Amino acid sequence: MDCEIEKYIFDPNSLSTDKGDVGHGMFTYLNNDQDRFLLRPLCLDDYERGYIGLLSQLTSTGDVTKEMFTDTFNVMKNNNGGTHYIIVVHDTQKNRIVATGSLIIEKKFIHSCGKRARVEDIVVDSDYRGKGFGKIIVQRLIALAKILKCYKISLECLNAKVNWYGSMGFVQEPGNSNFMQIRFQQD
Ligand code: 16G
Repeated sequence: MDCEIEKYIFDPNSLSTDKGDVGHGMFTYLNNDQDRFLLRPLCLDDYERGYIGLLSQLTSTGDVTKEMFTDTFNVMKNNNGGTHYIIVVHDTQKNRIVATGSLIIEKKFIHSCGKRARVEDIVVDSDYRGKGFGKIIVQRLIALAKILKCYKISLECLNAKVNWYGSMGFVQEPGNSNFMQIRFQQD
């Protein structure tokens, strides 16, 4: 572990199952390079490791100060019942965050007061693409949604990414694949 446990956005130990499956591989070195790329939960110190810059490769982030990051991190972390499972790939050699993905859990009244999972903010640094990090992250998030007993997992993505997500089991349900939005003007 490269942060103190309380600095992680979720406690991997909270994911232990009766089979002793601690965190379902939430702390693992990826095979590409021995002991270099560590997959783990987001931690507070990742601000200094370029986490926001990484997200800016996906969309607009605005200017996020350390204070804004910390406040938002704490809101996400302290949400009742665990709603934000954000994981990262840490290049421990360069001390940079090079890939990330989020699993957002939405509590419902439907499906016997079930939970829906959403895959969000998947991004791999442009210098680290082609190593399979994106797929590893999405697959870990799918596994996590199963552990958390969600009734489904969904995402929205660019047309160009449909086949890529399809290769991991996501399907466009016939007659039920519309994603709609209204974009609000920001002050
Ligand atoms: C993509 C992302 C979504 C992200 C959005 C940002 C995935 C699977 N989808 O749709 O999570 O929030 O891009 O774009 O990573 P926006 O700034 O236009 O909302």
